[in-house]
Amino acid sequence: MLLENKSVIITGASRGIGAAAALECARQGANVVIGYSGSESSRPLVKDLIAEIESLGRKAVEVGAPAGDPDTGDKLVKAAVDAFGGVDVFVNNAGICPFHSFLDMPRETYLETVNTNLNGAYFAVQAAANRMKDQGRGGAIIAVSSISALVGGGMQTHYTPTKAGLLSLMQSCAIALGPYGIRCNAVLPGTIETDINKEDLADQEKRDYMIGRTPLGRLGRPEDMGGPIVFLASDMAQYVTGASLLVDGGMFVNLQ
Ligand code: NAD
Ligand code: RM4
Repeated sequence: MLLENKSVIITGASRGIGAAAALECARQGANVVIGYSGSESSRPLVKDLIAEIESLGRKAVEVGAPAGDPDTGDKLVKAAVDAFGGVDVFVNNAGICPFHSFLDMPRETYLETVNTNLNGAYFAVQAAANRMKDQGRGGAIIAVSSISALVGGGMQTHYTPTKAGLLSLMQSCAIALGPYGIRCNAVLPGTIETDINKEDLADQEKRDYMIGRTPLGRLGRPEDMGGPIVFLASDMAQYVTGASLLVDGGMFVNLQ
């Protein structure tokens, strides 16, 4: 039980990496605020996730609010305080990656991606950090960045800067929040099979290429992210801040 009775907020937790992280946190003893977009289609997934967390003997509440809205962080924090009495861990995970070529990138696609992935994250991290500071018992903030913070993607020119931005945000926040005992770290997933890349990986050639680049010989699964996120959230990582952890089956280091 690495997170016994901790209050954890996770954004974009209706499915994929966020849902897997929520479940692993609950298995480790945490109560969880499930942040999600508020869309109709997400609701049944969120209900099922809450039921699964409750079956583990933990509590979960949901907050449906768009990640790009600067007020969403305040709503998530309020839900955690109302339901669990405070915030110990904030995981910024919500994100989109609508694959698109650069030269004809629609302005709206670029702006929506930056707003959802980075601008919203900034204000949500700020809201969580202010609450943690007021509580006076430290805390842990984790951004789900990406291997794409370190390397490019021709169809991801709107997306990779947001992931580099999240990594940089964690580095700067580690300095800004260290005096309050608030640790800030990033996880850098490689290619994890989820809805975000379903269409992209439906191309068998691309899929085989991505697997071929991965020394561990397979794409990632959402569950692969649970352990690393719990580790950074827990006291096992009590002297870890400003760090980034690649969780990519070795893809990044695979030159030859
Ligand atoms: P996913 O599409 O399954 O999950 C994305 C989550 O974000 C969903 O819960 C979705 O509802 C939520 N979301 C999307 N737009 C939102 C909005 N406007 N407001 C609130 N919530 C919103 O994909 P995933 O792979 O689980 O992605 C989670 C995070 O992991 C993303 O930030 C993504 O960039 C990052 N990531 C994924 C991979 C990968 O290969 N899957 C690799 C590196 C990083
Ligand atoms: C990740 C990485 C993966 C891609 C997802 C959408 O950051 O680039 O390869 O599938 O984003």
